[in-house]
Amino acid sequence: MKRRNWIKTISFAGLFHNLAFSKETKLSTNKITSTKNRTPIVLSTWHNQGVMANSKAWEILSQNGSALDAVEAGAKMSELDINNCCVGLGANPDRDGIVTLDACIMNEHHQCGSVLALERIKHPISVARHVMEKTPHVVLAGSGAQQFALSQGFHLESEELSPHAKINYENWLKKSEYHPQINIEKNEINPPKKLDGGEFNHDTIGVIAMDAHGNLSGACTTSGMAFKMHGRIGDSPLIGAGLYVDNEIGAATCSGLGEEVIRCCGSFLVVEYMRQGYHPTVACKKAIERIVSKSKLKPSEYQVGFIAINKKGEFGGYSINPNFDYTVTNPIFEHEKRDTENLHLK
Ligand code: SD4
Repeated sequence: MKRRNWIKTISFAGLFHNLAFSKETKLSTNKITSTKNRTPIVLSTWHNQGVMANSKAWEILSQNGSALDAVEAGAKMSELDINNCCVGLGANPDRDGIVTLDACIMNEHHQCGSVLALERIKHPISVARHVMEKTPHVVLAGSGAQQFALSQGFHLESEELSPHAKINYENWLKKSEYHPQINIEKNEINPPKKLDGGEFNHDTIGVIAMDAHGNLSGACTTSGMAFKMHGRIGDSPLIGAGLYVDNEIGAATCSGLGEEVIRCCGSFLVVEYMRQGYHPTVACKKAIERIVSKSKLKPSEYQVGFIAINKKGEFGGYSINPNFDYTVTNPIFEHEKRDTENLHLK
């Protein structure tokens, strides 16, 4: 269906809430039982890759497809992008030179699946979906996850690094310094933080969506922190940390320093704040404040950013430091770039 026709056929209820909510607005209730005729929406972390992910997801949502199919298809776009530093097989390796991928997915039935430290498989997000749909388990890790993927018809890809990852890794090896840092590349307070190859160290993609039936789903996929210890797992494939969906309430995902997110069950926390009636932006802000209050790190030296949507199609995001952006697509906003609000640290 052409975009313009689609716009005519959907309801606009709820869309304008985002344009006019006060910062600390606490809504009376987010619990909506009817799931008919909702306005679809999809959000992805970052704008550089979010446009591609949202375009793909929107093809599905605008044809009455499911949020689950949409988020998987969106996440796969980043996994396919061989130039992406931080998602898929083209990404930077760990400190042993091995690309290990993490992903998770969650649907409207509160089912979820994830893969940890998966090697040589092109689409970890789809393997995560297979874990959710084809096994009685939630998480498969390492060689077991790979074995399962192969049994499901996924192909074993080359272990060779992509050209840009090879350069980055060779540069990193010169000093081999272990100083994990993420997502503060455009921080105005500190000097820009880039990988030694000159590349920005971000791009974990989290995609959350609501379909026309009012069902919510989410997906998150990453190679994790560049040059991490072999076996290190961040927040991204952990349900409740990098992603959480409660079909009665909303969905949240994030990018940033995984260790800090895990400690606070970040995405779960955002959804719980929405359950209490907070607008998605406020819910994200409160989760960020919790992380900062518990962390021993200086907030200006690391980044975490959340994005969230609720059952009304309201959305928002919040990060510790500036320059965390995301992409929103609904019948009003066509792959629009949004900068999250942030703590405005001095
Ligand atoms: C991690 N959260 O592994 C991921 C990294 C990330 O943008 O978000 N990069 O900790």
